Amino acid sequence: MEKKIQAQPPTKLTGIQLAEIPTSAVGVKAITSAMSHIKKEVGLVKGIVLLKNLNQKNGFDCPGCAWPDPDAKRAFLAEYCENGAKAVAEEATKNKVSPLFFATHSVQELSVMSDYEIGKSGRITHPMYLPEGKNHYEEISWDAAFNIIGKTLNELKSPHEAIFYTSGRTSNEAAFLYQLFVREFGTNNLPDCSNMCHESSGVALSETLGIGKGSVTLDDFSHADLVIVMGQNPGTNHPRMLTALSQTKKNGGKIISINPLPEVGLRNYKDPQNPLKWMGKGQNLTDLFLQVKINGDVALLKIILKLMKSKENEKPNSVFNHQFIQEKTAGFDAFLEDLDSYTIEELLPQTGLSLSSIEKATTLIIQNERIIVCWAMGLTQHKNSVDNIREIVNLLLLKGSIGKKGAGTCPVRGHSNVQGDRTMGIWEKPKEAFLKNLERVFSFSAPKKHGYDVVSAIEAMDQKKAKVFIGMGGNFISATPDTEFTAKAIQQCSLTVQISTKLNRSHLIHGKKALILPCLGRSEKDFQSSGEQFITVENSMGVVHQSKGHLMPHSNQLLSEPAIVAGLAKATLQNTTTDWSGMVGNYDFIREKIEATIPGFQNYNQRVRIPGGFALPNNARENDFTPTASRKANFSNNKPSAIPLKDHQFLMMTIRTHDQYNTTIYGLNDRYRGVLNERRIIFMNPDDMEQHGLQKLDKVNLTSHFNGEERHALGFLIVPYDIPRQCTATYFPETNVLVPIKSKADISNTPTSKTVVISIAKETANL
Ligand SMILES: Nc1nc2c(c(=O)[nH]1)N[C@H]1C(S)=C(S)[C@@H](COP(=O)(O)OP(=O)(O)OC[C@H]3O[C@@H](n4cnc5c(=O)[nH]c(N)nc54)[C@H](O)[C@@H]3O)O[C@H]1N2
Ligand SMILES: Nc1nc2c(c(=O)[nH]1)N[C@H]1C(S)=C(S)[C@@H](COP(=O)(O)OP(=O)(O)OC[C@H]3O[C@@H](n4cnc5c(=O)[nH]c(N)nc54)[C@H](O)[C@@H]3O)O[C@H]1N2
Ligand SMILES: [Mo]
Repeated sequence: MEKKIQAQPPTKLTGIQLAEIPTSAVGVKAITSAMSHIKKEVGLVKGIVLLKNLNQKNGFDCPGCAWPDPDAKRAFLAEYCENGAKAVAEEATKNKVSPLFFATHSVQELSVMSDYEIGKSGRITHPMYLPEGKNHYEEISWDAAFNIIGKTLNELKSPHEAIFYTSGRTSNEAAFLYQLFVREFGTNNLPDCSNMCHESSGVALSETLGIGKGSVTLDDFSHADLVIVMGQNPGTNHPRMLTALSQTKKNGGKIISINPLPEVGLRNYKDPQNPLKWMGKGQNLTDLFLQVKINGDVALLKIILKLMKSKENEKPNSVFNHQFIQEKTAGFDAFLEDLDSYTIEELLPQTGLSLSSIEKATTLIIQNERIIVCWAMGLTQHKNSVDNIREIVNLLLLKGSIGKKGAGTCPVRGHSNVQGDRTMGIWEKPKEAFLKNLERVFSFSAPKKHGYDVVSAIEAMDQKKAKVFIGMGGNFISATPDTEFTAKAIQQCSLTVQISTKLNRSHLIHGKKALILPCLGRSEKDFQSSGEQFITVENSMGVVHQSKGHLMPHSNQLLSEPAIVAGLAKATLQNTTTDWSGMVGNYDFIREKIEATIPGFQNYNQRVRIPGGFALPNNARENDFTPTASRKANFSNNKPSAIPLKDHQFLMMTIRTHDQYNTTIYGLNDRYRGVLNERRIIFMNPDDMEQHGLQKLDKVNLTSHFNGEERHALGFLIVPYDIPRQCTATYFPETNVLVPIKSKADISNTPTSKTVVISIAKETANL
């Protein structure tokens, strides 16, 4: 009998050890951890050369997070962090997944391995094909692979039956060509990882401030009086941000952290660039920690706004910046009126906080003028995520704390070029002006109908409205919600194609036919007909700069992402007049077309050759809000979403360990939270454990509850933790199976990966 291919990570436990939670982040342990990953994956000598080039002006952009590089001085051997070094080690690994590897391992066999083991298998060396009904991938030539894709795409009844996903590492050049190919083919089905990530930020900021990106620059952190970090764990996910926060503190600024977990990186930090300080006590970062309940942020912000309003009423002009409000904003009166419809008494229980701690935060906000608010997934992956971010904007607008030095919005992006990909047109809902420009430059008729985002793409595959899936990077099956539902949907496709660097579960959960197209990574040299190329990326603060690999490619069979897109286009588009080969031969020609199509890229080729690159225009930074519908910055009325929990139910957030990059598992430790060698754990409040008769390291099964449906994830160990009552945390992708496909944020459609209603049962109990 044929064995089942596994879509979920296996339930096998790996041998947990609980350790003490460190009192500070970074420091010497971070360096030793980074070096041990480098040594194991790459080898020490080659590894050091690699790190030397990471994030240097003539080097390559870290494939880790999107945090910007400092403008001026770049420390030798130090403009990377522990997790950046791990990201590089993962890409530059010595291990190879060759045709022989696939010949000796069937797809089913690989699927029962853990994601950690799958990833550690290494870099894919050759294009591979899984014909219908076969169990082993086979080597295929690039031409044959492109022809299968072209033929299958052209046999579809409509171009809208194909889905073209993008993850956020893809360069500007590759992303621009990819969306052009997809639109010439005839669809806007361009879902991307943003749909699961900062979509809620983009929606909220576009509507209120007229730009879907943040407004601050790195330098603003040196001028801020107050930085509020909400729903973000920078110690793990954006470690170089700690340097910026420490700069705020050095200049006398204050920091408020708002998080259900007391994340170590937000508490205390030892400068990785200053070995003399590794042994000392480190620097305290957070001045005030608000341990909010999961999804209690709108309620918390509303209480702050109400307290600000009553102070302003008591003493006019002491809180609000009336001149700014009058000149620059719309909707102020309606906002104040709406605020009155909530009482502090009803809001407070949703936060889990004492009123006095919220008053302390309010005092800091009232007393300071230049305020930056930073946030990440803790705010964007809830049902009312768009409300979360609009409420932040309300706060900043009341203070006039935007469009000036040391103040503004800072959504901290995830993937290193996720922001650039959107700028390049990777979006299922393109603006009319963008399509018009594309049509003008490339002389074709672009599709106008909006395409599928991630969730609707899965639903379309489920309903057989979509039959071909192509992924430009990423790991769709493990990153998306509702694993079993999504797997079934993908397996119905006639063809799935993954353009990848490393082996992952999305190669194993496939359509009737499947292809793997292996590509160059950031750290590798990219040779085309005109010579060696560089690519360009945009960081979280809108700075576009170049990135050039330093290693020889892993295999001589790899193509660059732009070359793969050109191959797809030439095999698919019968009437294209675009010079695909010419553009791939010299990426300057791609950049010329980007310049002709997208505003803000004047003299792209010249300006991006200046070390450090250039900043794209940002209206909010310039205090210009005319791109919004009202031509002003908009106040908005938002709702807290108190999710009713039954006595035995909990809210679960799915978070990252210190040893993973999304679905790429670097190792099995979560050092900053004291959990070693195990990923199948659930963090719980000790009082909740006592109430429900649960003990440390009890093995439990989790069931999620949504609209009368249940989903199950088996075999997790309980770890008592400092977390609010009725809140729990697990790691993704292990618990994605519990996130219902229909549970998503209003407006932005982002899966609610941070609010899942679950119940917990000891393993012996019946499900
Ligand atoms: N090393 C490393 N770096 C990464 C990544 C990685 O996986 N590894 N991923 C990259 C990507 S794509 C992204 S998007 C970012 C993700 O960066 P983060 O958003 O920092 O990542 P998460 O682990 O999802 O952490 C969410 C944080 O929000 C808190 N939180 C959860 N729910 C709530 C809530 O309701 N309210 C509040 N106030 N807080 C809440 C959690 O306790 C946690 O501290 O990092 C990027 N950088
Ligand atoms: N439950 C839950 N689910 C989540 C989240 C959560 O917090 N909780 N977070 C969400 C977020 S914020 C995001 S951004 C998504 C991430 O979703 P994705 O971006 O789809 O996932 P990644 O794990 O980052 O993708 C890793 C794979 O990308 C490929 N890759 C790496 N580098 C390159 C490259 O340079 N080129 C190409 N072509 N391929 C490359 C490798 O093969 C690797 O296996 O996951 C989302 N899913
Ligand atoms: Mo992300």
